[in-house]
Amino acid sequence: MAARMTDATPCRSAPARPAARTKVVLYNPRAVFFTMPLALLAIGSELDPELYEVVIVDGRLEVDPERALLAHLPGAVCLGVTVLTGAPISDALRMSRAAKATRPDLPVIWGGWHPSMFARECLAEPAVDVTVQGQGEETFAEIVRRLTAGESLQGCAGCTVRLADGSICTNPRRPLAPVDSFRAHDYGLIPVERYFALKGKRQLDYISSQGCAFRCAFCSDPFVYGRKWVGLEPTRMALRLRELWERYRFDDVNFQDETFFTRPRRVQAFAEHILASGLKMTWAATMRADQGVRLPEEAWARCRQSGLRRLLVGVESGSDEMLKRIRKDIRIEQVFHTAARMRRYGIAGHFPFIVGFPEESDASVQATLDCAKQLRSLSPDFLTPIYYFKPYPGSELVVEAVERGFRLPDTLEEWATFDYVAGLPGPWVSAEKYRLIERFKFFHELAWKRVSRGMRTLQQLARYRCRRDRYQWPVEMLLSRWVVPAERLS
Ligand code: B12
Ligand code: SF4
Repeated sequence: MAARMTDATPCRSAPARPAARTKVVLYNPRAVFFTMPLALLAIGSELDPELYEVVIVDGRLEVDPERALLAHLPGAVCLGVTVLTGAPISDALRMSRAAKATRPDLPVIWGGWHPSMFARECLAEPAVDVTVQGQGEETFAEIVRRLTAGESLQGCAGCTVRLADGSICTNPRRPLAPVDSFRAHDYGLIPVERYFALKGKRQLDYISSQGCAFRCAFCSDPFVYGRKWVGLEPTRMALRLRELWERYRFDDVNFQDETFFTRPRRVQAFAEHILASGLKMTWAATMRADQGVRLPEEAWARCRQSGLRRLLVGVESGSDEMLKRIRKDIRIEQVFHTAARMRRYGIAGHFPFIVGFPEESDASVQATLDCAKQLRSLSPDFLTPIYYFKPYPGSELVVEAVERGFRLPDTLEEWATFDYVAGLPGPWVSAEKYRLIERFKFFHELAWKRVSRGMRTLQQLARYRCRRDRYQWPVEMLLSRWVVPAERLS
């Protein structure tokens, strides 16, 4: 469905435009969450609205995504698809193939995290003609301009192209541009109200920066963004949010930045602008534990006053030794320091952990479970999800694992089944350890969450189990999983 046509309040309430704008179609593959398609919003908004008509089709909003997509292809100059590693690849493939079958002449361009890491490999798929690496705004604008003018993409920085003779041309990389130089994201390109309805809350997704300056060895960001970070200037950010609020009256903003708190002064200035503008909203963002320690008290206070309600602080491991090995560049004491400040200011927390790193010792896994226990018991508003390490392509740990014989998928179909969140852990977690961790996760969650009166006895039992690390005969868990099957996350 064309977002622009279905949205009740289109952003670009258009003055008269030239009749024949060039149509550009963008597709967001199916996924389980209803985060707004910010990547497509970013590249679509950068195209001059006087020259281009941008149509975003989101597979998550459509009963029949293929039909919705194909209906928009006549007259389009290209199809752009955003592709994350894992399950979204299979939908991206299906749609790209369907598009090619209908319009064999239509250039299909893949961008986003997977094609950024596998620029050439993705082009082994005949339905994909171009892959874009890293930041996409300028590269896509140039691709679209060249395609409209009938020019070749040879020499177009930031992308890899299959040429007419079948050879692959790798163009030079494009340097990261400041996000302040781009046009404001045009939320009129997507049906914002539908996302609110699907999320069940008036929550706006927003991105205020790109990239990350850190070097965690399990993350693909250092590979994709080259350890660089660019962020919106705070006055502009607050102003844009104010304008969006006037239009959409959201209650909450979910910042999707990798590291929102990279520049403390930017964050404090943003919070002050929000306070000065009188905008009543709450917001959530990501923070590193070391950033929380460095953030001045005044900035914490302003953030809270301006509506900061929740922080996501990646802890990853409860063992300082493992934190060193994965180059997280934080220490456990910093996690607790930041958690204490969050508690003081009444800010909720998500503290995700990862277990099952290659050759991780039992002691290291136990340190993680202990750390999760300690954090979780500090506040019912602190969640400590535990994920299994999956080798993110592009990360340093994967290079090491591959050197030691770990086999990464070869084909896009295989990558599509490479499910990071759900599913079984990697080969580094024994069946016995897996059983223990799964039981721990269940009882640990039950022990500290807010429960109804009827659940209190079970909760006491769960606390007893966690305190003593006794997870044998998990009857409560089996019964509960039987009643409510585990959620699938991708
Ligand atoms: C929102 C989000 C999601 C949403 C996706 C929403 C959607 N569109 O469908 C949901 C919740 C579904 C999701 C799922 C997952 N995600 Co996620 N997610 C994000 C997050 C927080 C924001 C993405 C975003 O909108 N960024 C803002 C835009 C502007 O930036 P961008 O995506 O980089 O896009 C730019 C370029 O990549 C490029 N580009 C992107 N698409 C396209 C398309 C074209 C045609 C072109 C030309 C260019 C282009 O141009 C854009 C502008 O510069 C990112 C972290 C981040 N800050 O990026 C992680 C991130 C992308 N997710 C990640 C992961 C690991 C996951 C999950 C495994 C679960 C998890 N633990 O989060 C799953 C994997 C997918 C699956 N198997 O289902 C990883 C990378 C995974 C990967 N290798 O693909 C990231 C980077 C987080 C991290 N550092 O680990 N995720
Ligand atoms: S895990 Fe977070 S802090 Fe570390 S490199 Fe990735 S985005 Fe940056």
